[in-house]
Amino acid sequence: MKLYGSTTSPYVRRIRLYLAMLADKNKTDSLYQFVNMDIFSEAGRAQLLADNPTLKVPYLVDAEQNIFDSRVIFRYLNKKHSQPELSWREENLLTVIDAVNDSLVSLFLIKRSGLDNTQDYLFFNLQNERAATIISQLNTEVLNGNFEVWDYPTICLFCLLDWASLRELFPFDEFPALTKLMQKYKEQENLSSAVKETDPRN
Ligand SMILES: N[C@@H](CCC(=O)N[C@@H](CS)C(=O)NCC(=O)O)C(=O)O
Repeated sequence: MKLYGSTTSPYVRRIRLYLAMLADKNKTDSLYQFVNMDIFSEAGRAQLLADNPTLKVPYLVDAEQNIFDSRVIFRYLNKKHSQPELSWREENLLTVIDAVNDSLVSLFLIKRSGLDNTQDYLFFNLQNERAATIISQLNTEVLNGNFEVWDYPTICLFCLLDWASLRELFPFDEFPALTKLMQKYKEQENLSSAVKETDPRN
């Protein structure tokens, strides 16, 4: 099984951490081969164009099967490894995490395009409003004792937070519960090798 992606993408990292969790459960070292791509390089674009019309990472190739999108990859892996389905509450949490992640990716790409994403434009305002609303809601969820277990929604939140703090996309100082949660999982011994191996700063 080959996972195509970049080392910086939070969507790719969530699948790598989930695969590490599944490998642990299966008492094996690794379940996949990671194909590290630079999606903005000429070679990366050519590879994306050949494999995946969404032109996004991650995608997974398992024998003849090509699967696009982290959410669908997660479902595919879950089925393959006979894991329980997510509850509707967990599905909603994922939708919320994906919504803020997508908005922050857009804001990041706008910044990389040399534009000031804090300017008063409808598209920028909508992304900033969604990011602020959801981050605050997630902070409340954490204060209420959610995300205490290292499962797929927690992995997705962790990857979002670590990436957004690396890219300085949000004033996390204002949300200490989120920063504390991220730190807790970085320091958790049983996770440390997978968390370090997939650190977007590598
Ligand atoms: N819904 C997709 C989102 C994936 C995504 O946005 N990936 C980003 C990297 S973090 C990407 O490939 N962006 C390229 C682009 O937007 O052109 C998923 O869950 O896999």
